[in-house]
Amino acid sequence: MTVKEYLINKMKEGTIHMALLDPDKQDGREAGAIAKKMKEAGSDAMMIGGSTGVTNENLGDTARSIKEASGLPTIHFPGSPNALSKEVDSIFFMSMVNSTSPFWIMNAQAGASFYIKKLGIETISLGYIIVEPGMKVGEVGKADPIKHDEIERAVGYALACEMFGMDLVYLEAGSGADRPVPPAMISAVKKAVSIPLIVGGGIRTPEAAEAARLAGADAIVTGTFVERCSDDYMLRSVVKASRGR
Ligand code: 1GP
Repeated sequence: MTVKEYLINKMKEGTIHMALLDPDKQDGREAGAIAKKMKEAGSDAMMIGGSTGVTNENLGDTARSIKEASGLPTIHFPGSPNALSKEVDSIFFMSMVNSTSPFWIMNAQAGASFYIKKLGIETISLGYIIVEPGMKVGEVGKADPIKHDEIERAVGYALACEMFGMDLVYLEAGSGADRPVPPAMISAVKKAVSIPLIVGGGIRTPEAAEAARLAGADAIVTGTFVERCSDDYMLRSVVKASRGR
């Protein structure tokens, strides 16, 4: 089974939780320990990525340790085309659709495509939509972030992703955002598109996770919270609120 099939099957059962680890923030051994904890807490997959400092080496080490320690599928969530590893099970082949720079919309992908093909990494296409505040990824990707009241604009981008034939669409408030994507925007996008909807950025409480799930998110991503939280009960609470089961 491909990672894409695994994710789609899981999302048919209900909202899934994906934990995001930045390979620049801890070594492989520590990443493995976190992944094991997340598996026990109920997470469905591990995403690996960051906006800066990701190398072929730290990406590969992180993926290998996560797989050994947890058995969870790994997905490279690339912050740039500069690092790739065949240790990762799959890659979100993503376009930042509301970037103002062609590099982040299609040129970075065109440059990386040969290497991804050569390494034989499974690609899962993803339309990446930056919502305010957008944080580091919005800045690096030169996004024109969607404001919280620009719901129609968010729907337009998401529908365009579906019409382009992308597998998934991701509403991203940015890692460490003080405000996650608003539930009204999630539910409007969910109503408009039939491809699965991922939501992330600034989700660090069970209440925020539950609000995203109830609004219609098919997958909820937490990164900063997973890296910083040492309270296993809280970790389980956020995963459970994300999945609703
Ligand atoms: C960032 O959506 C992810 O790309 C996760 O954000 O670090 O705020 O959880 P956080």
